[in-house]
Amino acid sequence: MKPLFPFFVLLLFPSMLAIGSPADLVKQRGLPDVLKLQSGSIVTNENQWPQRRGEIVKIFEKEVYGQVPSNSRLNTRTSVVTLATNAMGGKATLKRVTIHSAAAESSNTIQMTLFIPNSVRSSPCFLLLNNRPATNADPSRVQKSDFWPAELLIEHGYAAAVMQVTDVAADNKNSWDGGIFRLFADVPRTSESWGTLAAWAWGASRCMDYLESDKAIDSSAVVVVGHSRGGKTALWAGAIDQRFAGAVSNESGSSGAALARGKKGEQIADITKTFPYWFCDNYRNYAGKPELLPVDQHELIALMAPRLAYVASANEDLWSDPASEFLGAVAASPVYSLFGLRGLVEGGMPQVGSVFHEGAIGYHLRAGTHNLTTEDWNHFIDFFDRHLTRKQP
Ligand code: GTR
Repeated sequence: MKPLFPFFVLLLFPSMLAIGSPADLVKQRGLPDVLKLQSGSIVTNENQWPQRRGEIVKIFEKEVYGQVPSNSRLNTRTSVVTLATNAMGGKATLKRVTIHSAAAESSNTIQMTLFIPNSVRSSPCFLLLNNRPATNADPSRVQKSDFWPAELLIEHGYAAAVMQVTDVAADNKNSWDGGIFRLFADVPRTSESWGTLAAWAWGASRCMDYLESDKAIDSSAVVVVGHSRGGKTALWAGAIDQRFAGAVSNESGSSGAALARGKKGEQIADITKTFPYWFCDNYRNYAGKPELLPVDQHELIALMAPRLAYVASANEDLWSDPASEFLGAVAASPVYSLFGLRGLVEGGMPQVGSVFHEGAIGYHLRAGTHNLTTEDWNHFIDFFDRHLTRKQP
């Protein structure tokens, strides 16, 4: 009887037949090799990685997110006002940072709200790219939201910064007519011109410019965070701006953490139809043909190496496809090995409630729908408490 046992188990639970190891499932997706240089040779150590890194960034710029113009019109200047030194019952200092476009023809400004814990000399910081209504990031704290639990971050010794993405560029098809794009109204757009995700990521870097200059912030410990379209942006911001010590993608799905090849739910064809302005025009060439894209999204996550990356999923968020987000993190991990680090240390395909925090890429699968919640933030705090190198408080 004994040898037949596994057979009966499979009869009772046929779904087990479909479950392979994460490594097998990654193999089945037929992904581009993150370590393979365009010359065909394979990167085997950290000194060779910058060359491959540069190639991957160029492909994402050309084919997916578009190229930020290298143009003095993008120069900025920043002003800061301390609104309160006793915010949150004396626990935090509240600053309003305004980033002005230096171009005379523009009155565009980006406002960053920043709470800094009063009990910490040089605080690590989470910078949220807020793609939801500004009421989720109320500086007066009259309205509180799970989306940005600023009090929780302060309790844990983190500064809480937030940028409203629509301050940089509108989140609609008229994006080019306003915000930062307005400065280039006279420059014809090409198939590689930047989309709004790249513009928002550019805005995140301008916030980082300020955070680097504020002595109350530990600028070597700033983590950029985003949910969904904000999560796609956080990964791209972290990829191109290596001053960020970490990037968090919460349920970023298509064109974020989720692999395009073999993905369920939203496809490149869907996203480029509904949100064409998020990307450069070239990205539409891959609608229905993800296998032709010369990169896949694991290579976006890999651009964080050796810095920290976090991918979060929710089990009912099938449009994002949790399995493809998780496998994106798995497939990014070999790059961390070049640095003698472990990327995602997983325990097999995640179940609801799985939390993988051991390696330099963190992951969790929360129960529930598409959202950024206090439960997600608590996981981010646990992970960064464990891995972020902080100056002494
Ligand atoms: C959806 C879009 C997703 C995701 C989401 C969001 O409609 O298809 O890619 O970005 O919006 O930002 O909440």
